[in-house]
Amino acid sequence: MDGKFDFNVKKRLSEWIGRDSQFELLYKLSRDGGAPEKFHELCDDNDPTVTIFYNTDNNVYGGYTSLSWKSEGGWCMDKLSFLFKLYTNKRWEPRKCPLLKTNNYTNVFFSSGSGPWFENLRSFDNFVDKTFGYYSLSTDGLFDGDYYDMGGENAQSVANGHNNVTDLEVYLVKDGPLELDVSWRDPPEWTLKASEELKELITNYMPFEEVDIPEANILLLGQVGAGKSSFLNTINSIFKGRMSSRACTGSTENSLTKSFEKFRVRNPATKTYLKFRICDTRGVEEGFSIKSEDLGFILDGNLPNHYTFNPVEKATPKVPGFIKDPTLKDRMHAVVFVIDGSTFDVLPEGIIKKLKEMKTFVVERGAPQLVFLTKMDKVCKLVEKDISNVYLSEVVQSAVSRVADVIGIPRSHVLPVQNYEKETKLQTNLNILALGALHQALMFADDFLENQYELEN
Ligand SMILES: Nc1nc2c(ncn2[C@@H]2O[C@H](COP(=O)(O)OP(=O)(O)OP(=O)(O)O)[C@@H](O)[C@H]2O)c(=O)[nH]1
Ligand SMILES: [Mg+2]
Repeated sequence: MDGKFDFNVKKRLSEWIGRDSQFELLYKLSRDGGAPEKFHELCDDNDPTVTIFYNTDNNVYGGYTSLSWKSEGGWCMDKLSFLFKLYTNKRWEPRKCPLLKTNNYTNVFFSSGSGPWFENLRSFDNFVDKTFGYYSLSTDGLFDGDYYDMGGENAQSVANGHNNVTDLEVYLVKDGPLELDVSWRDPPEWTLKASEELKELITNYMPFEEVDIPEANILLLGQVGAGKSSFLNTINSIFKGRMSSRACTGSTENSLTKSFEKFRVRNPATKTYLKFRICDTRGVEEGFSIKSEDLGFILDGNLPNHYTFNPVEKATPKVPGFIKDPTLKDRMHAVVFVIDGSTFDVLPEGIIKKLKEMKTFVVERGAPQLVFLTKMDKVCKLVEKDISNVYLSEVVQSAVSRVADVIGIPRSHVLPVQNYEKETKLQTNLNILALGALHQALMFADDFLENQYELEN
């Protein structure tokens, strides 16, 4: 069967229904049998539904009703009902046939003795069996155009003039974001073991050996409230094994983080620090952003830890603790733009412009860049329900693409993450996403260090 109930079909049906929808299979002829009672047992009192016919010539068509199927009631009027075709002789030829505006007649039939029945598309009355490898369903009024606007379609063009099907399915239509059939990016294993392995990988991380520096510096840049400090807290919580809030976080108009903070994360088992620093910065907001000179000093390793950003004046070598002759260990080895995925589309033009300027500045210094796209729980309901849906969510996929396009960064460098916010206990899947993102940043830092090594040798 070429016409599968796949993402394309779900997306098209959602468009026709008028909102993003999820589809839950209620009834399947080949699985549940062809007794009208069984159909009613599984489908009655559920609305809305979509019924799909798969005919033996690889024609796929069906009908939508916003009403619940019932075992009694006879003919009813559903103004929102429509018929459709999806595939014709294997070819994807989607077409919607809405109810004729002039139609004042009833169009959906409810009876215990019948399967799904739309005017102009009828399934079965009484028990239907699979004979000769298919189910022979009714052709009464099949796409004959009396009730629905066929737009030139007829029984021949939709179904090759017959209604012999290999299967028929009825799906409950629920509000919700579309779920992809296939992950848009290779997903990790969502298991405790995978989470522990990632943790171990990061615990054992050593910066690119030949350069002999004690730790890799990962710089976090981004808009106010994007979740920079929360990411640091998330990583710290994972390694502590409990919720931790070392960096100040919250929602205010102005950046909560006022200074440059090079956080270290401790391995509680050995009471030693891990071999990286997460460097938090003040957020970009309208009226304030880190000055290019300050960013240059940060990237080159001149600015001291705890330096308080001055909104009026740029940093100078007179700043207390200014590192005059920084070495590779003081520099930033990878830069992460932390972007709030839930507000990106409404981010003021000025902030986007500033982020792009910063990105160009970072590129000029040769530092690798990534984007951590935060607040995935607010971006997509599927993810809010279960983080492991992140790579099955079309909403997340398109958010990643938009951010990659606007910021000008490959899509593979944009990593969706979720920080601890409302959670009170650690969650394996959230940990996997955050640790995976941090690991990627460390790998990029190593690439940078290797480049520096090769330049110097
Ligand atoms: N739902 C949700 N909320 C988040 C997430 N990440 C951060 N937050 C919340 O967003 C708000 C801002 O987070 P911060 O970590 O303070 O943001 P920041 O980028 O450090 O902001 P500034 O320091 O002010 O520039 C806080 O209330 C966080 O709890 C997330 O992934 N999901
Ligand atoms: Mg902060």
